[in-house]
Amino acid sequence: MSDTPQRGGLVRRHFLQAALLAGAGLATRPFQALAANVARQPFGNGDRELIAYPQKRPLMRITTRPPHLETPFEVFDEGLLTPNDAFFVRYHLAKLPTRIDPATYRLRIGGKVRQPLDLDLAALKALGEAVEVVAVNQCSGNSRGYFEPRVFGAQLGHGSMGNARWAGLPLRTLLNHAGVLDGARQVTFRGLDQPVLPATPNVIKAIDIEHALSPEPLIAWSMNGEDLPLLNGYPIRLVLPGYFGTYWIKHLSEIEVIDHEFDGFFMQTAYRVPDNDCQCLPAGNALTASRPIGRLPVRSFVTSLREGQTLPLGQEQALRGIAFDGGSGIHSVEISDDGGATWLPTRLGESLGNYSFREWRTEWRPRQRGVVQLLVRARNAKGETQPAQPTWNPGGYARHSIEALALHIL
Ligand SMILES: Nc1nc2c(c(=O)[nH]1)N[C@H]1C(S)=C(S)[C@@H](COP(=O)(O)O)O[C@H]1N2
Ligand SMILES: [Mo]
Repeated sequence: MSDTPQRGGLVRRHFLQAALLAGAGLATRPFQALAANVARQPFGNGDRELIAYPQKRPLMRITTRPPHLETPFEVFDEGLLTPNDAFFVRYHLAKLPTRIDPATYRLRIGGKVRQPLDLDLAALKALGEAVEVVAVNQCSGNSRGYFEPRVFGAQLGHGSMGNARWAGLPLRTLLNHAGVLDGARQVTFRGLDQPVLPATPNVIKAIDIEHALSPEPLIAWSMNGEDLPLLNGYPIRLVLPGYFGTYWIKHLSEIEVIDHEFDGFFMQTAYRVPDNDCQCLPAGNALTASRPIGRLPVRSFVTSLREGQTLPLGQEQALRGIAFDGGSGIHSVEISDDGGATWLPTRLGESLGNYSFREWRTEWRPRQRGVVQLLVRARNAKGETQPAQPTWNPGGYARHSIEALALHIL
């Protein structure tokens, strides 16, 4: 899309418009043809139409305006990197760009800097050496549909996450070019998408200046070796390895260095978790002491089996899955088929870096007929592991308890 704006761009734009119009109730033929079938999540109201958007294979539709698409979980068994056309999509605001011209695209940086900059893409890329990182982008509300009691918000399964190889410029290279002034406290990030109504706050996120100047954050223009898909932030997005996706601002257009704590809605009101270790509260409680959501807690999943799958008693199964955390790296993954009384070790696959999905494998022989709950839990390099019982908070954020897969053993 970057180098051939007329060719690919137009076609994709028409598909996107068709999809958006269809969502507004003006169903068109192309849209009808795109609707393939329905995937079912294992919780109430869990039927999701599989819809193909531009540059995407059929994904589970959560909402249409703005587009919010979830990755079918089988994709995580295809490989450690989530293909671009299967990567989930999340937006808050319905006025999002359907066409972006890379020739006129600008990134501005201002505020408490010596030299405000207004860069085109070529100038941005020329500022310094590009770097690569494999990192998980996970929505704060990933798995929210499993919360009991239910909470407001998109009822997501486990597919609002993905792992990709991101390439771009370290944020600190840009900040150093602009020259951060004394007294800088935070850096804010904003993209091209806009609210439909004036009263709706813009999506602006902030991180502390120390974090912004650390080696971690990237301004990425490449995802798995290709341009970012339009719906994943083309042409540039913030990549914050180890942090929840809410900070990974797409179509990044404005960066501001500020001398105070940012007071915008998406930091002070939305995306806050209980200010305690488990990021949890007794079910039904309102948020009191809170903090902005931050790093990814440890999680693990079985990817090679489906919920409700039937398996024969006594026959060895090759099991496979993934684990990840907020950047310290996975130390071990274990499984249990007796409710957590005993745990069996698994073998970890090659490391693609501490921010990536890590593969695990093992062999397992079902040893009891009936419904068996297969549990999986990971431990990270800091010794942190997953809570045995699901935790709860009013936003439905940061689920990371041990997941159980119900299997029918015959
Ligand atoms: N410009 C912009 N960037 C955004 C958002 C948004 O609404 N607008 N949503 C954020 C949220 S909440 C998530 S989870 C990630 C999702 O990234 P993806 O759509 O590439 O999967 O984008 C983040 N970046
Ligand atoms: Mo999100």
